[in-house]
Amino acid sequence: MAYRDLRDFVRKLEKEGELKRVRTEVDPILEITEVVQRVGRGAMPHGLVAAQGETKANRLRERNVGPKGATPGDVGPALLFERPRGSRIPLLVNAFGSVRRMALALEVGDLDEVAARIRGFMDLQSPQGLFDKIKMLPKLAELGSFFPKSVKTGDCKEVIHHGKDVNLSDFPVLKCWPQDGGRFITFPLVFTRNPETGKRNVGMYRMQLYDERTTGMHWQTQKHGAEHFRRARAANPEGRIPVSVAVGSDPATAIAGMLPIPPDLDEMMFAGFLRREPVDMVKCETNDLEVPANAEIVLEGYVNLNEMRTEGPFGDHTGFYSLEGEYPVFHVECVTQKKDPIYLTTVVGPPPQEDYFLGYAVERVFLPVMKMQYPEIVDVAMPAEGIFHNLMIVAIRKSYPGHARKIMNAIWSLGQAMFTKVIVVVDHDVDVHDYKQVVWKTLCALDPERDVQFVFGPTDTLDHAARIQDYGSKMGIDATRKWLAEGFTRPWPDEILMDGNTKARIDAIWKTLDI
Ligand SMILES: Cc1cc2nc3c(=O)[nH]c(=O)nc-3n(C[C@H](O)[C@H](O)[C@H](O)COP(=O)(O)O)c2cc1C
Ligand SMILES: [Mn+2]
Repeated sequence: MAYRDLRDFVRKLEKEGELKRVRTEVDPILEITEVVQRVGRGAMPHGLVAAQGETKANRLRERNVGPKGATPGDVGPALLFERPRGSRIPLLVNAFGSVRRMALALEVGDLDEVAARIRGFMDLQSPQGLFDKIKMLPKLAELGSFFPKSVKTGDCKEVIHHGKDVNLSDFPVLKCWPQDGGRFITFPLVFTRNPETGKRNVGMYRMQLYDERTTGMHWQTQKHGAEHFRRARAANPEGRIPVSVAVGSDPATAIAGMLPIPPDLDEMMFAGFLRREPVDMVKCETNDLEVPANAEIVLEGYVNLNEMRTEGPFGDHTGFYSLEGEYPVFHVECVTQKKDPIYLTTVVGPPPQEDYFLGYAVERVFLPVMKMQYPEIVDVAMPAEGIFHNLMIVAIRKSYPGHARKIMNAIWSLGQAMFTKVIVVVDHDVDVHDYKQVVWKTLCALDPERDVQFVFGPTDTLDHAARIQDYGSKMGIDATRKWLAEGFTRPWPDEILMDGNTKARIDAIWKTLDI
């Protein structure tokens, strides 16, 4: 059965030994971030590791090695701060900060199970006979269960504040890093409608608190929320659009906001697919948007199409501050919430942080989708230090000249993979999750002038090195074996591997060598 709501997931995390309660008062201004950094190995101060002694440090390091070798295993436990200073509402962070917790969130033993389910639906073929039709019925029934369901009311309506009673400082909103421009809601689900098609979009876009009733709306240029804003503004520059925000829900729904799915595909339907139960949606009090009925906190309001305000800086997942920029402003007219809500948040910063595991799940879950479109793709990896957009390693089964270049272009045209700054294409026999192997084989396969390609196009708004915000260059490295058909006339050497007979002989005498 799907998680009812966020606290249902908290219970599960606690039962599985994945959650620690913090009962001491800790300040959401900077202090919570520092605690989060200390529980995550990535940012564990050297002094602390040393103080714990070599054994503990080694154990930590071991625990942090995930199933795919180079993948970090976790960034410490989930933390429930029961007494964030200045608020009566407990704060949950790091809830998704490990491969295991991502699997718990999606109720699978292994993330590849989600990928397999997607593959199952993509393999659906026209039935050949009656038997095939009957076999398809459960799948079709399952498909039907993905669609969000409108319900009359929900727990998110237990307490309602209108107008002047709205006070966002009731919530333990984090100021994460010293140079941050203020406090930021970091794990929101932002609901809008495409003004032309009426279709819903849900995105996770951070929101800087300006005062009790207004926040920033960090819609990066290429994101769907930003597109809704632009289209509405083109139609009526003086108008406004309704916006509602849900903070905290069952885990699959909470995650759905960051999924890179095509425009006009409903993230709430995808959430239904992930949790194998429809998401119950309720109408907002003051606008006609719908939000998940199990939300902990809902902010209802609007964005003026002629109003922009300075947002940032914000210590970002690049490990650097994203600079100030001009973004729309969200006016909150109404807050609805549970009687005793849990405030869900996350801290981003130098990698790896919690968001690494959200991205890792995306990498695993969407691999079959990539493979369906490009069957030559064997595997992909996005190392934590590459912050997703900076580096993608792709292994392909190369079968024609220029194949590696074709895959680069495919990736640069594939949704948010357009942002990928560096693509390294390797042959199918390279393990993309073994970064040492990738570095070794890539460098050996390279004639840099011949094999490196630059292109121009959209870049991630957070890329502070791009010459212009949102626009710059990207690089593809063809690290596949070069073929005669590609103009390479020299022989390509074999990789050094010992032969089986010799290995067997040494196996046989190994003990007697006494080494
Ligand atoms: C913790 C977290 C914070 C994020 N903050 C932002 C943000 O402030 N602005 C933004 O445009 N994208 C942000 N993203 C990425 C978007 O959520 C992601 O690109 C998503 O697919 C956008 O939805 P859309 O495709 O419907 O626009 C964030 C992702 C995570 C995991
Ligand atoms: Mn979207």
